[in-house]
Amino acid sequence: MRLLAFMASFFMLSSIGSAEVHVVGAYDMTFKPEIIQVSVGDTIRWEYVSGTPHTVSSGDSCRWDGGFFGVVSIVEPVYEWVVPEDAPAVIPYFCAPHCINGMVGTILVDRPCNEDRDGNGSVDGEDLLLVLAGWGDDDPSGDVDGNGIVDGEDLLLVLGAWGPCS
Ligand SMILES: [Cu+2]
Repeated sequence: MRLLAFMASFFMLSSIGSAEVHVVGAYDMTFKPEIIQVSVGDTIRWEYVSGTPHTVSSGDSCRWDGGFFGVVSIVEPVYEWVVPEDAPAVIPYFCAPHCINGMVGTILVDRPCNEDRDGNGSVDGEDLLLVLAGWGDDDPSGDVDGNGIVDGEDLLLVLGAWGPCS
């Protein structure tokens, strides 16, 4: 009986604790893969492969937004970051010295409340604005259903999920 209870709790724990590790290689002037799909609680592990030292800097348009920051080089080949609960749906990042050469990457975060694009805990006007700002474009911030275009379906998803994420 006690063994059964132990086994039951073991299986429950193992189904909850299914955090994954995603490896991204830092090559001369490229992150590979450039786009990764992750879940909250997953670890992203950047590994130095080649070239001069690289940074892993959170932010868009080669500008650090104050989020994660790490360096990978021959000396320190690994940087890891765990995706937090309040992560937005789309997290752009770049390598500071090589951003001008196009060394950028994108983290797409799968969350139960996927319509909450900015990750502030509720589906609201800001998320609606992200959809409207990306309208007709492939901007991942507004592409709620991830079909490659921001359109009426994304708008309906945001309106349909309006309110706090439970
Ligand atoms: Cu670099």
